[in-house]
Amino acid sequence: MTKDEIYSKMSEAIVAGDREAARGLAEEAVRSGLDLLEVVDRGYVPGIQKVGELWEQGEYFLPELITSAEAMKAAMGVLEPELKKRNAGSRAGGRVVIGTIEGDIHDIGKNLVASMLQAGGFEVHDLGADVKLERYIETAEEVGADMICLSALLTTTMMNQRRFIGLLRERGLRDKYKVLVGGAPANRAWAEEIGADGFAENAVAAVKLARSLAGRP
Ligand code: B12
Repeated sequence: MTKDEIYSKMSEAIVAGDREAARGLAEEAVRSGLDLLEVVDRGYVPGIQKVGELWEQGEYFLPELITSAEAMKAAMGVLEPELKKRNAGSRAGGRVVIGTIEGDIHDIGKNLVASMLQAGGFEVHDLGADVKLERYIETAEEVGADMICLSALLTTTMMNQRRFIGLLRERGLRDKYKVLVGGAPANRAWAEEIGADGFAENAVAAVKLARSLAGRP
């Protein structure tokens, strides 16, 4: 099988919500030494993006979404520890606190960004989903973070990204952390409007942005 064939099988496994196939292909990718960042980016992400489109076209409903999300988790469950291993001890990028913002349970994109940042040499503290605004700050203070990443997938919850930056200001902590925002409804103009340090539209761009904010090539 060529790489492109493997990648399209990965994408198909996500679209079909086939957990076993998604996991099996990820294990195969690890065994055969493929570039795992490329595997995520060109294999699995296009699959979950396709699922998003099918949902928007009214062809997929909640059960399909959930099985696809689970297939994605199964694949990432294999890939994440490997990505981590390859960067063990590397903290050259700095410390990042990441989470999906209060009121929002979408975590697939956030998980991808977290994995990619980790693979890109950042020490990542992932708080999960539906993270209270206070909690980001508490953790960032505790671990000595350099950057805080806020994911929001709902037009309602993206308002919490704005509230979060307000809260940092109130505490006199705004300049202590770089704040990155992302998620489907966010864009560059939104990031500027709320006074965030940056926006990226996908996990690969998020790593590039985080590296440049951290002053790395
Ligand atoms: C999967 C999904 C679900 C799953 C989530 C499973 C999970 N564990 O995450 C389930 C079924 C649970 C779900 C629930 C709901 N969902 Co939903 N869901 C989706 C769907 C189809 C795909 C989202 C996804 O995973 N995309 C794939 C990932 C890879 O992309 P991503 O999240 O955008 O992330 C990428 C980038 O945005 C970026 N990124 C993400 N975060 C960050 C952070 C930073 C800092 C940076 C730099 C970058 C970055 O990088 C990521 C990787 O490339 C979207 C449709 C869509 N097209 O987005 C709707 C969608 C987001 N959901 C929607 C809705 C309405 C809901 C519900 C409210 C439905 C309901 N009535 O119950 C609930 C939410 C409940 C809640 N309180 O959160 C709406 C939101 C509408 C709106 N404008 O607000 C959407 C847009 C669907 C629609 N068109 O109606 N959903």
